Amino acid sequence: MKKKTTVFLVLCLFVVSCNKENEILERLDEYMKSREAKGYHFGDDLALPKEVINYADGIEISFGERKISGTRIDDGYYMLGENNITFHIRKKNGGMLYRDATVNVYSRRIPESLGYEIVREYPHDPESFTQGFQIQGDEVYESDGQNGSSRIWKYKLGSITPIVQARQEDEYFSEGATLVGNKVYQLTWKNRVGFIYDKNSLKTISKFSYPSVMEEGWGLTYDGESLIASDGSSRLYFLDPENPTEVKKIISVASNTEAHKNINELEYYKGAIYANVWQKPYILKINPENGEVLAKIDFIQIAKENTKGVDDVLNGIAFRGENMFITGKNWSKIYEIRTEQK
Ligand SMILES: [Ca+2]
Repeated sequence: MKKKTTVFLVLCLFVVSCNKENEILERLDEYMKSREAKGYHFGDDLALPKEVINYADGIEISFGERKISGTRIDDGYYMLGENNITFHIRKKNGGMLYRDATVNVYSRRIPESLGYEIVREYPHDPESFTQGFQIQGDEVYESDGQNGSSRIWKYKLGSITPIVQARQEDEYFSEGATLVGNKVYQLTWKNRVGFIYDKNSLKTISKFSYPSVMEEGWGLTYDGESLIASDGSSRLYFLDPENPTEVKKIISVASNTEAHKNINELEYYKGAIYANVWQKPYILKINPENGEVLAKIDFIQIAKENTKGVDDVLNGIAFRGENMFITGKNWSKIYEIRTEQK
């Protein structure tokens, strides 16, 4: 009888303890969710709920392999934008609790709003599902997506007749592309394979696989040293063109009010990264050092004239001289734009 009572009491204590653990973890989840949109700034404290602090004997936070104690948003560990972290909560009676959470860190800078004027319009192949777009001299290098009709092609600005083109096999869905010397690098969406072509013939030279941290292939540009790729998240990956499977640096794109997800087609120009955001009618100008949004150019009027559905969205940024060139998926026009410089 005595033994049964003891077992019963231990069981009760176990159930009470489990309930308390669940309560603490739910409180933590609820709090962290409530803070996701509001975000934090560097130097802030996570300001976790009292119940969680009082319950714990100590709290550590891990970022993959790295771990810190304390709840201050330290810029040595957190990056601007979206941070995926894990709480390690030490229980007072021994043992640990673990919980994943997202911490959004926002910039203190309010992005400038840049105006623009249209300098000239050129034709664009409405059959081309633009995923990569770059201009060199009079020639446009374009990556055209969709399974079954993907290609990389080159044409003269002002024409839509290919000078040369290379069709992809049906399994590949072409994504971002960029010029590096005499080569064109091109991503694919979910195949996790990139292609390297000869710039003149567009013949495949080699293929490469993505770094494991990249979820998919979206946009691609080159800053003179590194390839810069987007994967549909808010992150930008700096890759070595000699070994694109290796990540040199990761930044995450954030303004003063949001972490910008779905970063799509890219163009590096004069010390900044310009980026489309999937299904948004604007282009962001981003600081390549830390992902901070410096400025925003709103193309709502042009997008309205060219976007009829959900797929034919603004996607394509190139520069030639001082001017920006923009187009979209299945658009019939390329616009040469002069942006306001503040
Ligand atoms: Ca581009």
